[in-house]
Amino acid sequence: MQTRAAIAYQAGAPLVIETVDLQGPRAGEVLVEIMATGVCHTDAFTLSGDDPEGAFPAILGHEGAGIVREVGAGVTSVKPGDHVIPLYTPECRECEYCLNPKTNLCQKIRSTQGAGLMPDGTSRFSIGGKPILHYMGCSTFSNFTVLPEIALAKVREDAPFDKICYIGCGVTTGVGAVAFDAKVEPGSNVVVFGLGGIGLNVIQGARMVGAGKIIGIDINEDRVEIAKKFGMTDFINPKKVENLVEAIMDLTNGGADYSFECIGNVNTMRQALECCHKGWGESIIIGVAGAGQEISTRPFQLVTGRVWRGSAFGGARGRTDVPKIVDWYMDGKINIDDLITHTMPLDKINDAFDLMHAGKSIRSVVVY
Ligand code: NAD
Ligand code: AHE
Ligand code: ZN
Ligand code: ZN
Repeated sequence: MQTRAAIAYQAGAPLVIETVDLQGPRAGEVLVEIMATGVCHTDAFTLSGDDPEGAFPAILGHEGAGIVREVGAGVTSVKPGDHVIPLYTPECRECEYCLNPKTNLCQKIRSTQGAGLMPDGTSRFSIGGKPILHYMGCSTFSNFTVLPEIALAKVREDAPFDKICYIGCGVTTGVGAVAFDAKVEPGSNVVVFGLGGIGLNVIQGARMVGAGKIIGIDINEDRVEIAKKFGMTDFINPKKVENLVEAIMDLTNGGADYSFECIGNVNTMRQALECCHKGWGESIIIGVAGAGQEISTRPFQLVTGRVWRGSAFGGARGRTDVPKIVDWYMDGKINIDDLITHTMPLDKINDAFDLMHAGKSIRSVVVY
């Protein structure tokens, strides 16, 4: 079949909207009509050329929601008409990672997915016979896409696609990092570096679990109002204090119980660790840093009890946890609507990247 898609031909260039050839689903695969997709900072990161795994030409996008249209041989967990959210972190339920309760990082298809290919090592997308790569196993910047069955969470049918697409990455990443990975206890002081599409979800996750102080850090003061609405109790603009780490220590009576880095900057990652409380403070890296970047700190920071760790997709096991997060949204436990500041058709998808870079949007959603 043919479908409309936004193609990333090369790093640093705008996406090009074109008609693409799409082969049908093979064994274990599913054809999905994407109804809506968010644009995450990670899409911009890969498009910029900073992603060591970035390869072109590719169809980016990993934050979608849609409807199953066709299933390949052997597919049993979804059927045509089912509403689904694509999972860049799949859940096969049988690999050694899925069987280990300490991780959500299913590795069943990780190597081909990282190379922009389906599990059999080929692409379903092409133009004029030349293959176009998949991205993060999802390619939601295409109206129709093919995914492995294990990379689809089946969700309830009364949930609106243009909101729950955000659960495909940003919402789950932020709320899940608090609830599933850090397991923040009620009353804990939490510091959130970066109040964008991820950080604001960390803030609402912290409020949901009953955190004490929730301190937001951002250089963009336009984020203050929305962050307060989502549960931020205190705000610091790093440009307005002499020493950010000391300012956080003062506000938290000695340091954060938990800090979350939601920027992707190795300098703020260091600050996020060093603002943690001696003896027990944990810093969780969510932000993705560019090729060649490295983090550093004095090992004494760790010797004296601070913990440095990371979180991918909020520690969520997608097929199991994503339907629950859709319920949280439908039950009013989490707010998604107010974070979606812009919607646009696929033809205008480059505007979503411009709005993000200008700090004007929290989340843009493309509606097909
Ligand atoms: P975003 O652009 O919406 O938000 C980033 C925020 O950081 C903005 O508000 C910006 O003003 C702020 N910021 C930038 N530089 C700053 C600085 N020096 N000090 C303080 N604030 C600063 O991005 P997003 O969509 O929220 O994504 C955030 C990061 O999380 C990105 O690196 C993205 O790739 C990553 N991410 C990781 C995962 C994961 O599973 N680990 C999932 C999604 C996104
Ligand atoms: N490809 C990059 C790393 C990118 C990355 O860290 N991706 C996150 C999800 S970001 C979603 O917006 C992730 O889940 N990582 C785990 C994984 O297996 O990719 C690089 O540095 O090579
Ligand atoms: Zn993302
Ligand atoms: Zn697995």
